[in-house]
Amino acid sequence: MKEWDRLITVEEMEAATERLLETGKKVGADSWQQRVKNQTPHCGFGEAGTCCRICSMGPCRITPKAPRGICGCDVHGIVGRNYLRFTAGGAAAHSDHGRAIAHTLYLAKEGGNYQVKDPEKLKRIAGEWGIETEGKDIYDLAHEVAETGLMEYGKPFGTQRFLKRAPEARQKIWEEQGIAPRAIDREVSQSLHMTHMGCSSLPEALIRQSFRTGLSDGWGGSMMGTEFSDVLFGTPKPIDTEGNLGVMEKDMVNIVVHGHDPSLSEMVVMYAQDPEMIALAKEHGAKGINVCGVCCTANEVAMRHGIPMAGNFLQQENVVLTGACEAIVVDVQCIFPALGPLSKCFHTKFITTSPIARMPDSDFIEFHEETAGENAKAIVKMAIENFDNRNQDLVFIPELKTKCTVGYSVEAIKKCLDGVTNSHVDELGTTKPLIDCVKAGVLRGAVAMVGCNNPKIRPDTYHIELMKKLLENDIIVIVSGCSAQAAAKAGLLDKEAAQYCGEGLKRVCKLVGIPPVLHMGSCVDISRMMILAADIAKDWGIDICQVPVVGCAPEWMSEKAVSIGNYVVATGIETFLGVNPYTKGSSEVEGLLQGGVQDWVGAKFVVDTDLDSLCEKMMACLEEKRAALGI
Ligand code: MSK
Repeated sequence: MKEWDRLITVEEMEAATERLLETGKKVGADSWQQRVKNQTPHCGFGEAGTCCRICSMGPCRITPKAPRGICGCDVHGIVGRNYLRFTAGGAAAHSDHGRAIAHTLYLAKEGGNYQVKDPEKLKRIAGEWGIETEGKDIYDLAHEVAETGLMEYGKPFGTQRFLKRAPEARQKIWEEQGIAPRAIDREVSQSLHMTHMGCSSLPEALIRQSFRTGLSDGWGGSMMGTEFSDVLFGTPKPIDTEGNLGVMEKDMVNIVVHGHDPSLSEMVVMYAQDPEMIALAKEHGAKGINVCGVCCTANEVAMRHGIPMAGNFLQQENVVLTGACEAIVVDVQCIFPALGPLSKCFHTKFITTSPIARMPDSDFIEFHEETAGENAKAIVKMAIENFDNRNQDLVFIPELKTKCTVGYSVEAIKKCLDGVTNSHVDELGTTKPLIDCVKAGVLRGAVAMVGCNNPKIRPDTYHIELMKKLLENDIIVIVSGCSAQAAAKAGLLDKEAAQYCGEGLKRVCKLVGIPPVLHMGSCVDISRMMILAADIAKDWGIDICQVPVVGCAPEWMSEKAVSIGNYVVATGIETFLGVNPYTKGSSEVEGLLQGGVQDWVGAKFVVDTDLDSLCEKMMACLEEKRAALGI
């Protein structure tokens, strides 16, 4: 067993949290830790997915004495419908994020707030979509691609354009199984229709639609969110930054950006670097302005600008509890409404910016693409002026800080591989050197570790402990979302962490110059993982379900994660969960998700709440795939 003695431990992070909660007590702050206690035990019907409140005859709860709801729906129909609604909520949120980015691309103009930073990628997407690029002004092309992308949400005919990126065998499976996603809004809308009172109660139909809706997110809305963000803000390349709460600065104006949509955070980062704003901060007695991130916004700005990452989902209250946060600026998704009352216990400004995420006790500065510059400047100014109100007696910033290298887009990974093998085939590169390492057994496979924190799991433990075990066994880990943040906080995104890996992985990291855990971005960027898996399968000449790669969301909590799980499994990647998706109440639904769907798509879910057995099952799955390939 390796020591991993360079890492920051969960115990150290917990000790820092305890110290911060003491400050919270002094000022009368509430905390998620307390609210978990208040909410425990959770409702058994809700946990099992066996409560139906879709119509007003109920709510109906299924028990041995009452095996059917008033309409006659059995437990399998109820659990299946709840699962599909869970998926639809996630797909709607992710894909609406993608739509917002497509809209920003549509408004991009020369010299404007938003410009095209990666014209090559724009042309590549245009080429894939059959849009003429020759002799076109880059902004005319951007508008045409953006409009075509926006049409993917509501087009009356056909399936998602990006499906063509998958290996042909996979596309055939999607067609044959009736899960090739059509317009994104249509899949979400149909999911709500199917689950309306008096429509579907057949588990198979509900799970099939869950897959189709998930796929419309992963190979539709999320993929557009990722690709158009790259066009607008640049395709990520490896860049050094820092992680954990110690990135907050005692003598500076701290602005924390939180949420998902980089259209906002990019502008805040830009204005925080404006000499006029820095001078203003100095006038107010600060040494400068420090922007840092929480949740997926942290990933977005870290991988494009090297902005430090303060933490993940369950650390969002901690940044306010430091007493050194002048403003926490949010857009959409994964934002605790608790930040409103909590910020009132300190001098912190809680600034909401989107009509989609309005919350009490916040300052609402509505953010529009057309006035993005002015909006961002107003936000930065508000934070600076608030420095005067900081109570230095309450300030405590834990001395926890790690080194991280982030920004491994698919393009960047291929470039790293090209650099060591001279295997360069075209400007897009190849995954062949990686495949050779897997075939030779130097690497046993890969795990895509994703998803949130959930108080049901001791925060970050599963992410970090699973990663360590996998790395010791020569399994490379790619990460996104709050799992990436967990890795960052612990120090697993540091190239030095390679020293603790198995011999094979250690050699690969040294040769290629990468950390053993590769940061691929935010939760929409799981689409990058799909593209990588598709490219590996194509370069190898096999289908995705044969590649020794699995997905894992050990601490997931959001509807988006359910949507993601569906599209990852439907893409042919076995997916391991550490939290049950409210399906325990139905043997039929569980039987399908954790077994039957294997016959449809060549992969299934594995749910196991025990850390060690979850890890063993993942490693066994990779070995089975290797054996099936004869390697
Ligand atoms: S932010 S969806 S808690 S990964 Fe994307 Fe983190 Fe999960 Fe939100």
